[in-house]
Amino acid sequence: MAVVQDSKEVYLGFDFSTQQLKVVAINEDLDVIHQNHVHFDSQLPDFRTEGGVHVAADGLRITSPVLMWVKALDLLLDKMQKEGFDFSSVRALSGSGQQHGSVYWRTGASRTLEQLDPTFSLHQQLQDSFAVGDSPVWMDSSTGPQCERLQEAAGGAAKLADLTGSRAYERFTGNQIAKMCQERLQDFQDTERISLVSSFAASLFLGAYAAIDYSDGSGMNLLDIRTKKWSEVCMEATAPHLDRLLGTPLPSVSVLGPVSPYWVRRFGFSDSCRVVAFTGDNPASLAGMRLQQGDIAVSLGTSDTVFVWLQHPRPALEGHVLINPVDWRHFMALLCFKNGSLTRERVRNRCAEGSWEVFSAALRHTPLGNNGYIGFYFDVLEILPRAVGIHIFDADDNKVSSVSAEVEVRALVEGQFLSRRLHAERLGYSIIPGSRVLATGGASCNKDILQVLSDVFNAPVYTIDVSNSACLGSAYRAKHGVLDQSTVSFFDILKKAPEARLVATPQPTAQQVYNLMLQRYGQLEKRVLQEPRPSNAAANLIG
Ligand code: ADP
Ligand code: XUL
Repeated sequence: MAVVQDSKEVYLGFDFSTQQLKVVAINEDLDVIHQNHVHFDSQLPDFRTEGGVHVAADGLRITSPVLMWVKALDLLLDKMQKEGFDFSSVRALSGSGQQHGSVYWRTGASRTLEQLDPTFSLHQQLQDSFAVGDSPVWMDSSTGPQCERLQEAAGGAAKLADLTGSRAYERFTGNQIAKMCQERLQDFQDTERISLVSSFAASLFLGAYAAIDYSDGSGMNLLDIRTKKWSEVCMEATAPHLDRLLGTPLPSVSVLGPVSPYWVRRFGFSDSCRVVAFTGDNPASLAGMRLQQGDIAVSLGTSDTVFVWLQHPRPALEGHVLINPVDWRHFMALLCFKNGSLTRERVRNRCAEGSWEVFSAALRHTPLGNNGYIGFYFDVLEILPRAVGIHIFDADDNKVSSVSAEVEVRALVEGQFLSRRLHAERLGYSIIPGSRVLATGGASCNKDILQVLSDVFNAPVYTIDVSNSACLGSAYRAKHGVLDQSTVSFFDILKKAPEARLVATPQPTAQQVYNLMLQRYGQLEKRVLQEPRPSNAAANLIG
């Protein structure tokens, strides 16, 4: 992207995601002035990753080479410089990383970070700085035994969820660390600091170990989400001396310090450019989507993701409660549903001649509430609820084996959105006057689907035009981070950001129809959960 940079005040937001490293630059008016990226598989082929990761023969252990991330940063900054990006105008930077991954810095690495020589790349200088070269990432699901042990130590899954915001998940960092300590003791003993992917990336800019922020720290099964301190019970059950290895967590809005002299001398950053704490990609997206209290963000992508701003969390056995990235006194819920667009596509192909227009027409031709029909469509083992298969019920709650094509289309879409609402409410979300639904992802271009979303949530639906919400959110957070936060809220600085676009408002009967239907859906979900699952689905129980 060509650089149009006449601004004296620029903010950078990076995202170290699974498949690529991305950056967005904004000016003081929050206009995007530059975007760039490095794709790991194609631009760093020496690391031989597929989709940015290495999958072990067992299919469970999934890692990424930490030096690939370092080299990607070298490459990205070189690209920006070649394209004429003026680093001297960057007032602050922040970023995000895929959640849960862990980086193991070798003893002595802090000295290397402090003394980086601007005539060499980071990659050349950090070759020997990692005790573990392959970082476990969020896709890893090899820590079942560690999860069980942690839950036992915490007094059960519900107690662990109440303490840390989530029951034990295989990808969560604490369980990954426990496994590392058990299986690679020598490397573990040679580790002087453990970072998340986000705090590792911040450390590169800071030239020193960056604190783990509260929000990304909530994805570890280690942080007490209420006291904002490491939980002693969880730390002890995970590994010895862990508090020393993890450092003290800080609010996600914290300014960690200026960029290190390396960046000033090598790329011409100003020595007053600040590094604002990096966080997880989902929390950063919440900031990028400008979600406010009462709003719910629904991303209709390959899988569907829901974020909610929470004031009073009710951690449950399903879903995750994280400390809020823009206001650490509040929380956010993160819910992930596997059966999203791919299931909608399958039903479109079967019932709507493979056409989104025909699919949309079916939604328009069928009434709100679908004459009592309710559908559960779990082509693959769903995360929320942990059920699989297709289950359709009539108005008398009798299971039926088939319905007309049009009824099926509505049963699918209503069922999906009832489920999104039910599970968000279980974690403490409630619709309040002024609540908005912010829709994003591939299916958010379909107005008829969004009309059902609006009706089921009884709230207006808005769409926002952000392809890089995690980067954008980090650039916004960088700007907010350097202002006086006692007088300026995150939302004060967003006043100049482009408005979200209203695309659907609830129909008059929506509230009455869907309040009742939500109760029925919850009861029928219990029945669906009691149905026997195919045995190969059972392997997926944790994670
Ligand atoms: P990803 O999770 O890979 O980022 P996207 O957010 O790009 O995915 O969403 C891709 C999905 O969007 C496709 O799988 C497709 O089913 C869905 N999609 C695209 N156009 C429409 C449409 N008009 N109506 C409903 N769904 C759509
Ligand atoms: C969230 C999760 C993923 C990663 C990768 O819990 O595991 O969304 O953050 O993007």
